[in-house]
Amino acid sequence: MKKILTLCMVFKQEEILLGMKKRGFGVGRWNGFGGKLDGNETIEEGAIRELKEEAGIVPTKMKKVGILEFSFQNDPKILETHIFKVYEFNGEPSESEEMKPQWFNFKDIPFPQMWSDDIYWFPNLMNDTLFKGSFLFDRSSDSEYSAKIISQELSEVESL
Ligand code: 6U4
Repeated sequence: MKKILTLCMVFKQEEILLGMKKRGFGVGRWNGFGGKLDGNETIEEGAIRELKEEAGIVPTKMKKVGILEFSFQNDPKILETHIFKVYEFNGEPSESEEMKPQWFNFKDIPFPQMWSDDIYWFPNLMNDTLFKGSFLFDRSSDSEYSAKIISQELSEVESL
């Protein structure tokens, strides 16, 4: 059973915008902004809508940089997550019910408080190299527990 998710990573000069997830899946972790698709919107439309809802900004220049499949032991669902890099946007980030946004300098990215896969694909995100991969976790991350990676695959690709 595959579910499509979006994840937007927003950049400004030497900084990246992350949000502290306030509820639901991955609560208590810093992450990009995104979620499930609504109705019959396209993946990019879903990414734009979620970024507006969760961080209050509207992307004006963005590109899909990666597709990762996340799955969990003893769980048939696969989260096919489409990752977008946002280079330009309108508005100022603001807190929502779901996320508390904060800018982080590239030197201070809080990997121990993020999903445990992020550290593996962040170099690709930073360098604009397209990537595909899959990560199998023991269970979901939350504020107390950092999901353990049971197996992983990651490769650079020419196109997505
Ligand atoms: P709602 O619909 O509000 O209940 P929720 O179940 O909280 O949503 P949602 O929609 O916020 O989940 O989607 C989860 C977000 O977490 C998506 O942007 C994708 C992202 N995500 C999921 N697994 C991840 C992982 N292993 N690493 C990562 N981001 C992940 O960096």
